[in-house]
Amino acid sequence: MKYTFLYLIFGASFLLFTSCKQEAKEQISKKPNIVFIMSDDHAYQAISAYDDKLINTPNIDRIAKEGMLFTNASVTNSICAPSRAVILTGKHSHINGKIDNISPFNTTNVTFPQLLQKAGYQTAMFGKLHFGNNPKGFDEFKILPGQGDYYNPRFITATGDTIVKGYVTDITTDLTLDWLQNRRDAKKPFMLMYLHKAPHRSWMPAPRHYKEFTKKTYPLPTTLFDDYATRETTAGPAEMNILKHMTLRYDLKITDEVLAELNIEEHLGIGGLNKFNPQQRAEWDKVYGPINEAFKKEYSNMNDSTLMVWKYQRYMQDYLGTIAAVDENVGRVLNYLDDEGLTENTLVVYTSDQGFYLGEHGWFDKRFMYNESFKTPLLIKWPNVITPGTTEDEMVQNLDFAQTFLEVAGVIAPEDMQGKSLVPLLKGEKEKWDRDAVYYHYYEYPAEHAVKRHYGIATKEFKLIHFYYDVDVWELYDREKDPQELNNVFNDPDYAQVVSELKEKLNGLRKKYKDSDSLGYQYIQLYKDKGLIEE
Ligand code: SGN
Ligand code: CA
Repeated sequence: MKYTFLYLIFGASFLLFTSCKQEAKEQISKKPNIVFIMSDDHAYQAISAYDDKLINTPNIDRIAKEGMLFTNASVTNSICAPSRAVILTGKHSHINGKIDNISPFNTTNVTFPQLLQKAGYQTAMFGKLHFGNNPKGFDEFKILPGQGDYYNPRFITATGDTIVKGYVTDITTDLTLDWLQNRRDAKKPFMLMYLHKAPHRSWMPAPRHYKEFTKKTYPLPTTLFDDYATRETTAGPAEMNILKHMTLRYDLKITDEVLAELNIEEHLGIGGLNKFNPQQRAEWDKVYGPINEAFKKEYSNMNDSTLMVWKYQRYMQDYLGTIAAVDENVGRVLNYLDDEGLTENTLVVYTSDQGFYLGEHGWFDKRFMYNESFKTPLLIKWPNVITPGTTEDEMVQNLDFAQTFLEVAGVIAPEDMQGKSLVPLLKGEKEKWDRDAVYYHYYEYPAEHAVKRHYGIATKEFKLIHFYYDVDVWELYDREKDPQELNNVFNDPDYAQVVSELKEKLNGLRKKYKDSDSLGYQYIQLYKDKGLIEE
């Protein structure tokens, strides 16, 4: 009797113990998976969910159709590696220290993947990171060194480097699907960072898109011939004008032979073209050869304005051509999630590390707090949480991802993270969202493209920017009346009140985020110490 009783107690506790353990396991495995898809320099103007006049991106659009399209998402510092550091740390550049593409990422920063990994998530990263050091907090990574190559790219892995033959966008996806298929631990939730190199300069599409895209003609942006009047000392000196600074050889693939015949001298290299194998080169020449021939014939009849239009069209053909492959590959990953029954419990994000100029203001590249580079595409789907087909116009930033993902995973975010979880917006609880302004600070100057250092504040109605270091210029844009940001109304007496209110608000944001003039000067000193600028 005594023993039977003991057996019963023992048996019951064992059952209780195993069922608790089981439950805990299920709890963990029920946590949502996170797929973070990011491309490099993908302008929202080149996603048909935002605007279909340039390209159709049905697979990327699907994320918005099944989820939410953010129309007011922006970055805090419109340049690659700094944006990635902000995303991983949930802290502004001046706090995480990665202010530009040059300075190293301080690996003592705490990143959200480390916290998710600790909380039981399986984590992986594939594609472009651009940090100069390997990412922490990942069970597996295969990343491109620096900017990476479009053709036959080299990947860095935890166990050494490997060169993979083929086209980078397809390969990054192959690696991602291979991990999902063969090394995903079904007992754990996962967080996957799937990061495309495309559509970064110098734009090289996949062979299957050469023909279609090089035949297309695109509508000209209304500000293609912007003369930067009212912005002479800020927008004016930037070196990213398509006519003046986009190169025929490196960017637009005119060969050395043609340039020599036309007596044109250029200094930028030939970019990714030297990474082709002979067969890839032959495929390329079949389509780009005739383009070269046509240019040779037309060049002598071109003036500045026709050359600008020709360059714009060539730029768009290759830039958008690379996006066609990104869209197809995003479709492959979404289909995989469907086929494996993972869609239901997976949050999928599509975004870019910043926006990009597609001829607006005559420009390519990014960096400015002006609209096209400040704004970034953001589409999120999360079945059973987000109402499909929702558009959200609240001001959100890349600063918000870390806290969003931590909340999704049920992990408490460190107090010093500076963003805001987007979960209330995803749930449609707009009343819980109270942000009315965002902060921006760009540092990489003097440097390529000559965009001066500036910081500023944006509300839905206005943008106030201060350019400093070798200028001291304030600009104010009325975003509703002047969405193209052509008229700096900072000195217009009608806006005096707005200026004074916004300056106060800007000071408030700088205090809140712990930025200051003295910190700005410290970062200038860093350039002096490195000899990047003179004392
Ligand atoms: C390269 C490009 C620039 C670009 C930076 C930063 N020049 O240096 O045009 O602004 O990358 O881009 S290139 O001649 O090397 O192509 S970022 O997205 O990595 O920040
Ligand atoms: Ca970028």
